Amino acid sequence: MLFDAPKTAGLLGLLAGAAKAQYILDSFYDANNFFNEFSFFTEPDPTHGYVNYVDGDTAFGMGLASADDNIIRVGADSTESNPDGGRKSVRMVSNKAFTRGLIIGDFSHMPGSICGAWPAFWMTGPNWPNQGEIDIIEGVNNDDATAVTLHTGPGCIISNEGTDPATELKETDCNAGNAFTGCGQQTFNPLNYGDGFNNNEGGVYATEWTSEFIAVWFFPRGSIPQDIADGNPDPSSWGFPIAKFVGTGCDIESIFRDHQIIINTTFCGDWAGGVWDSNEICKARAPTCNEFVGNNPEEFQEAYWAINNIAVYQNAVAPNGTVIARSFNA
Ligand SMILES: *[C@@H]1O[C@H](CO)[C@@H](O)[C@H](O)[C@H]1NC(C)=O
Ligand SMILES: CC(=O)N[C@H]1CO[C@H](CO)[C@@H](O)[C@@H]1O
Repeated sequence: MLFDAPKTAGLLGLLAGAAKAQYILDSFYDANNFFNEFSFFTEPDPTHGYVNYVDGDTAFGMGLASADDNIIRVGADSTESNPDGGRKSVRMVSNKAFTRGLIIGDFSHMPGSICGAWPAFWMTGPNWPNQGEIDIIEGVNNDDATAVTLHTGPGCIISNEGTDPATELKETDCNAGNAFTGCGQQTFNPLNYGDGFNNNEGGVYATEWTSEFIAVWFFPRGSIPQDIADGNPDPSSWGFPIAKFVGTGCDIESIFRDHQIIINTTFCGDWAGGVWDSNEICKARAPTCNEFVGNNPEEFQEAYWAINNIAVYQNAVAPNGTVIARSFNA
């Protein structure tokens, strides 16, 4: 017998109604397995940053990566002045790729609101931008709140219906700027990014990706829903996401595929460097972004991620009706 009675009842009810997703754990990453399940990306930064992404041996040797005290730490060097080829940093990429799901990351620290820094927690498909990119936590320089952005090939226009009204929609065309700009939503909660996030011991980012929409919630430490803590997440109970992208003019199901999860911290480059001249606070510190990052290693002591865990859940029923899980906590 495949199912016990209550679970079978739950599944049948779900198949009949199919209104709300029933999430079951697919993958779980913490300090015990993270460095086996994520790889070090060591190629030149595709965004032209003043960064040198190092390999695992270098990162562990220099203390830029560690898994002590049940916390995954990855970050940038804060000792070398004017390093050749850029400040050493770490970019981690999940070995596994995901299509749809509920991705929940619990972070106690992220790179602070530091001039020159450009941290990101994001997901992307194999053939950029055609299989899409989902930027969940991202900002530059002294930003104090995250921008949530999708990037795709042509023909993906989203609506922000269902987004927290406090968030500002910047663009609906996810191919804007030949996909480099994308469709973004700027949030304004200083607890969700940089220094404000760190001063509150971080929190949880949850991204729900279905055939119809992609939505991101943020919960500061102290306000994390019990169902997340219990490993039985129910997004329908969470209220407004900080950003929701509804595929009214975008076939999310056929575009967004096979995303790897990526955590990176770069410096300057296309975005952080590109806006340097228009940022009065950072511009006052050095004439160029690269000079600031090169000359001031000690400014980057807070340029690291501390991750408690990342969990990926999948809906027990795929869009085509296939039950991908045999049992779940109904
Ligand atoms: C249905 O969807 C699941 C999950 O995406 C997939 O693994 C399976 O192959 C699909 N089945 C059919 C018949 O398309
Ligand atoms: C922080 C960082 O490095 N962000 C970038 C990582 O690389 C991807 C793809 O090249 C960019 O889209 C991120 O913005």
